[in-house]
Amino acid sequence: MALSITTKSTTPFDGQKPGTSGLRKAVKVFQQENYTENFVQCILDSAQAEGHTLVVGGDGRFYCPEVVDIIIKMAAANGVKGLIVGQHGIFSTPCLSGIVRERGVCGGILLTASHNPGGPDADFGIKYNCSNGGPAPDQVTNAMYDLSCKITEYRICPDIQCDINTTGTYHYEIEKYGQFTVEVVDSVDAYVKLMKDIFDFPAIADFLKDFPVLMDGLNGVTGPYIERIFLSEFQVPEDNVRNSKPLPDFGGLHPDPNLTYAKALVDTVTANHKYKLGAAFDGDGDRNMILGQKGLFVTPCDSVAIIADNSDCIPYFSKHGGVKGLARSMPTSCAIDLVAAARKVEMFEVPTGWKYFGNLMDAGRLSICGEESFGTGSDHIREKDGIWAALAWLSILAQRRCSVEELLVKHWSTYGRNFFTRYDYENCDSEQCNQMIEELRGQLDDASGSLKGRSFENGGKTYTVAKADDFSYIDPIDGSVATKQGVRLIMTDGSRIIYRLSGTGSSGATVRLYVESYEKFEAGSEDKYLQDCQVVLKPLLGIALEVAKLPQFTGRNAPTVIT
Ligand code: VG1
Ligand code: CO
Repeated sequence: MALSITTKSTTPFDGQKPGTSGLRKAVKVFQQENYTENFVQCILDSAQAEGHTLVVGGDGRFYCPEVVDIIIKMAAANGVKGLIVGQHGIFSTPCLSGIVRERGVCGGILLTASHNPGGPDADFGIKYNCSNGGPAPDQVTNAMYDLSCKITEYRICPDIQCDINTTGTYHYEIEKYGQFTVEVVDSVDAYVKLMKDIFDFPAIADFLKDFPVLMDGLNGVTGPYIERIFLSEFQVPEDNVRNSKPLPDFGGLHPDPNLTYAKALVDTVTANHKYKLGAAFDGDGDRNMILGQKGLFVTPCDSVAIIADNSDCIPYFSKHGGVKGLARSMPTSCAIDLVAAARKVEMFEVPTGWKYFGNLMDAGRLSICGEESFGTGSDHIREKDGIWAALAWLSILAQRRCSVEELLVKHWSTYGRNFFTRYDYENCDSEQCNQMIEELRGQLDDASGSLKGRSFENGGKTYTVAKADDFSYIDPIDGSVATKQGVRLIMTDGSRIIYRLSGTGSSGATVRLYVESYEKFEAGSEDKYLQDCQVVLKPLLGIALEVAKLPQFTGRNAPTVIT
């Protein structure tokens, strides 16, 4: 007998507006009656999913299984033809992007709040990816939001039971629509196959025999992926992988791979000189942090530049006719721009958020890109990819036969170094932060109180503002425009100060301050490249705090996180 569809009436919730990367809120918010259902209905409607197939899965955080169940029931009731669901409801973000592309389906629904903590008192998130495997662009998320403001009912098939813990294909007969299929698949198989197509696995396995690494899953979704790739495929010793069991609350860890939240990894690699490379990944597997021996930190800005410069070590790029173009998000340092210029390929600067890279990749103009926020990736999928980045580094080191430090110093000796740091002030008062940004906007090039031409002195260094603007972007492919993407002060020597408010937080406001300065040292002074960023950037940071009156507006004397 066909399963019946129920139409339930509902009323809109405030603020179902996807941010930089999906809708992120406290679990308790998603648990409110109808809250999740409302948003899922808006996704299904704006994605025009009727008659199509969707991929569904998440990072395994608390509340994922319940939401997978809701999506199965609502997809059936909205005429979706079929779902591909990760076993246990799990897919890493890069894996889901890859499966959407491989299977040629209409899109995917990702359940993750990325690196935000998980558990009943922490965060949850829902994100929609389109048929290219990439995060929905602004037009689509705006449409979802508009629908969420006027929703009056949603449709659900309450009687569907599906065992998402067991792989297999489940068939249902749904009133009005007929056949509905749920295919539960192993969430690791497809990803490992993809990585094998991109990298030379035997060469990496061989290299790892005397190059011990430490891969840290931070109890997020990457655990089963790094176990399969490193333990089964590369056959490295067990102690080369850790925190590889995905836990609903990430074991209480903050699964954000940076120097603050992945400090335990930094400490281990610093103390134990055996490890020649350390890597950590975030909750949903799209971010990565790379460390060299003794805990040497590779900034994500340098990481993507180095991968781009050594892309000949990655078989995927030669198979696809070489690297076409490079890109970075606006606040990311300009290190990769120098590589693009040297290699004579196109270079793009886009707003913060991976969704802005997708069109360029689809048009065949972009191969490798990155964000300072520990995101690195290529056009093999349409999300950033943490494990891909670690494998890219290992491929390069395997071919160049050198250490992480040697590779870094060689790169800086060729190109110079873009010293870069980011200060985050989390959970500040929203009104105060908005006012701070508004005051900065009042000092841009076209404003009367313009900062242009003004000089600032701090710690014996003087910087003069050459340009002050609020970054806006016109997509070269579809002409769509994104405005107000961050206030930039560009100095006469190319140094930059950038202020932005985060679009991924679940409460309050997070101020992000990005500071960058370029240095090129004489041959023989290469040691200077290894100076501490914080020391080199101190004067510019001082100016950045002063110009924005940041301590006054935030009430903070120190940032929550420094990267
Ligand atoms: C942050 C980062 C941004 C990244 C986004 C999603 O956004 O700055 O570069 O794309 O997180 O990453 P915001 O708006 O908070 O600065 V993830 O790993 O959370 O999907
Ligand atoms: Co993430």
